[in-house]
Amino acid sequence: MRREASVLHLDLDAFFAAVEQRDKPSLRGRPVVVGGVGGRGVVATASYEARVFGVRSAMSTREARARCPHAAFLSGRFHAYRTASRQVMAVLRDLSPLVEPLSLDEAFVDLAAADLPDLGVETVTAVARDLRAAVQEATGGLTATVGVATSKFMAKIASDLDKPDGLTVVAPGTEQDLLRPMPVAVIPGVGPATAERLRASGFRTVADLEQASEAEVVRLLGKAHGHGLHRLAHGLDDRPVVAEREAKSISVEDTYAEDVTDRTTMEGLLTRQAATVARRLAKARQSGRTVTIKVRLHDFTTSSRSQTLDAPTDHPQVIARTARALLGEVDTTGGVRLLGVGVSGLADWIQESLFGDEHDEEEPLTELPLAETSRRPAWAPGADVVHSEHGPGWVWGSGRGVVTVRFETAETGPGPVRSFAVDDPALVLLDPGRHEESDDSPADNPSP
Ligand code: DCP
Ligand code: MG
Repeated sequence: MRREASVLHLDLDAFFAAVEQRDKPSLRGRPVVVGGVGGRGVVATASYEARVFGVRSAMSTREARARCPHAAFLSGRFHAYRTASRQVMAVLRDLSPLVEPLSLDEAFVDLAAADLPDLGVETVTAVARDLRAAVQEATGGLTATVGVATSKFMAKIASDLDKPDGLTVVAPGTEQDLLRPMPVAVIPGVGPATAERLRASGFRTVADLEQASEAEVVRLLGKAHGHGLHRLAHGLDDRPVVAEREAKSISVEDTYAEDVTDRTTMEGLLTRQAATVARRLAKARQSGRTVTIKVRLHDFTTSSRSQTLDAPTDHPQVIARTARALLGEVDTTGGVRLLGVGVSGLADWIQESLFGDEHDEEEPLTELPLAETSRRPAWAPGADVVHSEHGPGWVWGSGRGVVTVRFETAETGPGPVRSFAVDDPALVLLDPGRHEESDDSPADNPSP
């Protein structure tokens, strides 16, 4: 815990939905739900207008439709979210060199490393206000909520207090007043199971925990967990803001036009991605020890699996084999909409032993039934299109051989709606997110 409120936490408001409203003027001020739009889809996020009806992240889309039938249900445009995220992180890095992104829409900023005259409450409040304006400016109108406090823990709690479009600065010395009445679940690491166990022992609020002895909490939750929790209940948190080092990993991911359901095809796709990653590792003269795969299921849930090897590698077959084995740990029944392969734990050197004869006896890369996976994508609701005559717009809906498009962009006012035959050659689906390469590989789905 610092003497001054110099840890800032920023979190964009209704991030995916806000990007959609920015780019689709007719949806501004209206309920918007982004997520899996299919039968078994899950809500990734909802605009605040939709939250009024009780729509929440991780709720089934079916339930969301029941609660808010008049909302726009969109399937998501990750390339747009990623671009907005980069713009935000750039603004934060302009303020301080010490920026720690936690997910696409969330980061800590160390104001002590910024060039500020002082770190008094008045100064940091003004800085945070300007920062929020700068984020809005850089992103074309996205709003963020900001918390500033003496620790990461408090800053994160503070950034949740005045959502959306708000700012809370916790003056040094007032942390416990704020924390005490809050439920134990505000403490990081207290998930539903731990909260339930604590509740069963009579700990409901942070104040309850604060009054317990450390021994008591440790007895209840085990040493590692209990100790950390007890400290946090007293507002004690010395975790530093750690700037993201460049190129922690090299990864590739692809979103597929249609869910891939065939296991062999999935393995083939991973193998091809592994080859791309290996090529990029070699080009950067790097190798890495940890192979990670990312899988987004048909219903939008995303998971990753990793394996750390004995030695760093940049070998396509080693990466591919590991990736395919990792896929075995994921239940892909129902199909996947995104696959990714990454290598992290990068080292600037390549182990000599990896250049043995092994290289000469590579199995040929699996030939893929490409037609299967790169077929013209379905007209996902919300997807960007361009019509040779009417210009840019987005897919409003489709079915029975007809696709309906609303012609508007962030720069226009609400635009008109027109329908076309799905095979109308004048209408082209844009999907710049189909093949993403990234060096920093921020997670699409932030861990809670
Ligand atoms: N997200 C997701 N699946 C989840 C939770 C979130 O795909 N279960 C995505 C969609 C969100 C983005 O991550 O827009 C950021 O997550 P947040 O928890 O910050 O939620 P929002 O930014 O949408 O809303 P808030 O205003 O509450 O921050
Ligand atoms: Mg957010």
